Amino acid sequence: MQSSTSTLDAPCASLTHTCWTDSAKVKEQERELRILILGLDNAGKTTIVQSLCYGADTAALQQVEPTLGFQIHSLDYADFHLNLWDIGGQSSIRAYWRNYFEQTDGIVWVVDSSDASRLPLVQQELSRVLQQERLAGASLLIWANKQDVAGSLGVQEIAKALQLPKSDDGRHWSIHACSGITGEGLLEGMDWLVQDIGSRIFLLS
Ligand SMILES: Nc1nc2c(ncn2[C@@H]2O[C@H](COP(=O)(O)OP(=O)(O)OP(=O)(O)O)[C@@H](O)[C@H]2O)c(=O)[nH]1
Ligand SMILES: [Mg+2]
Repeated sequence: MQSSTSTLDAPCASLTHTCWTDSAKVKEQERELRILILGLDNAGKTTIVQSLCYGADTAALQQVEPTLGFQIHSLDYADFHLNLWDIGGQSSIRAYWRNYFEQTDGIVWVVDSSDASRLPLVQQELSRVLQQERLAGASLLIWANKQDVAGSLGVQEIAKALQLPKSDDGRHWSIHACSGITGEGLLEGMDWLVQDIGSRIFLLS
């Protein structure tokens, strides 16, 4: 796994829904994927990206600053070249998320599982994003983050609160428990995401 950046920032349970209705397209030469990392402020998006791309240690991860715009990070993962767009989640920035939706292969939605009080807002914002036509075909990975925090909600509770798409919706989604700080659950989530996108848009040998 190799990474680089551009300057433009409990046991793992999971639930998966896959519906093979998308038409395949061939992008064999590139194997390059555009992944949007979204979620409310303080969810842990940047922490996860720093952990995945650079293997940053706990002390460094705990000093991550809020993202006031966006950062693009590149990650070579499982034979794919991923461009990870880590976009700030503060309410003033959410209005600009739509500027990044074009040609997105995967959405990573990060949830602070220790903050039950904001789950209704998380549900609203996620629902708004999933209604965007430009994101209609994108695979959706939800990370129920901060599982290391005592009292955090599990994936079943988060999935219920987020009212994840029904089986006839056509959206490919999977939710995974994780911790950006300990790294728990991150690779399982990434594995699902690249495998799902790969199966959908590339002709796999
Ligand atoms: N305990 C714990 N803390 C976490 C975890 N992930 C992130 N944090 C902390 O949560 C806070 C917010 O993390 P960020 O990565 O900045 O969150 P963000 O989603 O990028 O926030 P914005 O950039 O404002 O949208 C930081 O203090 C992190 O150290 C986790 O898995 N466990
Ligand atoms: Mg951030």
